[in-house]
Amino acid sequence: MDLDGFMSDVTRRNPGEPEFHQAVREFVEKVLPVVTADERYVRARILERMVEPDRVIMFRVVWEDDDGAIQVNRGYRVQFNNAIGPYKGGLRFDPSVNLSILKFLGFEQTFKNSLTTLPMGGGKGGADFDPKGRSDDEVMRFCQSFMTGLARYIGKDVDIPAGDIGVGSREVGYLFGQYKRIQNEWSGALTGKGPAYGGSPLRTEATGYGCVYFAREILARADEVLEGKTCTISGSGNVAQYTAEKLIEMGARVVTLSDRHGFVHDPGGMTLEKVRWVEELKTVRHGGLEEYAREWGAAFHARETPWSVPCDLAFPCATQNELDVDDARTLIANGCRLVSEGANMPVTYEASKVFEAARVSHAPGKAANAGGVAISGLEMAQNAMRMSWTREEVDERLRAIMRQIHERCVEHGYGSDGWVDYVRGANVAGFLKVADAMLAFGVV
Ligand code: NDP
Ligand code: 2IT
Repeated sequence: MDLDGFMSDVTRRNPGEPEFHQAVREFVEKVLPVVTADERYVRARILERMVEPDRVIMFRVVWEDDDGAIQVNRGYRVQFNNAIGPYKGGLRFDPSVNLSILKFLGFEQTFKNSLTTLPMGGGKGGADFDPKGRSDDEVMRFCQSFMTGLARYIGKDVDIPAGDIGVGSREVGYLFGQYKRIQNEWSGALTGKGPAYGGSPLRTEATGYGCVYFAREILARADEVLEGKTCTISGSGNVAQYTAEKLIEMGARVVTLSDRHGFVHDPGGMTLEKVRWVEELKTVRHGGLEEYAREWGAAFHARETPWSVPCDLAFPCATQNELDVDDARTLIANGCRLVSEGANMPVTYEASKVFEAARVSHAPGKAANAGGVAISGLEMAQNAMRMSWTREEVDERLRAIMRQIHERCVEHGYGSDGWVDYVRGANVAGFLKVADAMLAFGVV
């Protein structure tokens, strides 16, 4: 079995799904030596089985907008793999959502969840709905119709969705309310819930905080610290906000944030006050970052990404394929030594090779952003126990989980030249647990 042969089968069987092909290629390339070295994996055709989702659910979502016009969207849930626990993963509401994107995300989620050390399988869902410019009432009606279609397929021991792009606490509230109404049962079938109704402390912050904790672990191996480091961040949503907050708390200098319209460059460094202002801008007023430039006297660069700004550490926290080969070369030329992915697959396949060749520490999303789903796992545990832990307890567990993920990545990614291939480490460590569970089940 060779990579190109394997990939030509995957491409043939999944036509027109470039993001899914990309995620599979990156994974298979790194785990193939482990698979071919173990006859049990080869005989069981474990890789061929892993790239095939357990099932894909697609459904019509019809709702009425504020003008009384009927709107039609498409809803999805990809239940990718439940070998080690119930399907778990976010919901994305964005006009770009399609099957390729959700299959790539569900595939990644399977190995990310395996890395968290918690018993969770992988899934992902969403809709091609654009919440931008929609009233609260419209978002509520959309969420209710979406959940009416989805409710029969999920449940606390079956499949537990959460947020992702375009799905934050407002949407989870509407989704959970409708789920509860349909099932006539309070159960933790969604995570990312509000504090009043079963949400875990720190779930909102967990992805961004975890991404910074992971970067700290990488630096610690080289006896370095975050304090004083200049950091670029893309995105200005949930993950970007809390990545920025934790970096600032730890004494780093955050100089950029971005959105769909461009990026803001604040060379003096952002403050916690400015980041909280961004949170209000994005979650309450749904405004654009050019307002930041006016409010705080910084520069706004329309239609550009932040990777031209010199930095020590880069945190891509917006979306897939937002950092390409030219960006990677520019970052390296400007002295960047570490990339920690808050987003899922933000670095193109080719850009990833550029980082590898230059021996940049490149923490892939399935390791670096696993803190979010890890705290979702702790939310499920708290719901099942009918109790809740304190913020401090959850933070302590989050730090410990990110430390363990880092250790597993080093264990499987350490090379003879002393450089850690975090992409290999994360993929191999994530793979092993899922593969061994699948072997144990026989031919299913
Ligand atoms: P949000 O919707 O809160 O924020 C997304 C941010 O990315 C926004 O600033 C948005 O810009 C920007 N963005 C989205 N699409 C594009 C695009 N095509 N081009 C440029 N900018 C874009 O989402 P999250 O912060 O939750 O998610 C960000 C990333 O992190 C995603 O890749 C997600 O899969 C990943 N992730 C999220 C987790 C979570 O717990 N939420 C957990 C692990 C990973 P604008 O403000 O203009 O809309
Ligand atoms: O990509 C991700 O890990 C998420 N969007 C979070 C998933 C979750 O179930 O908390």
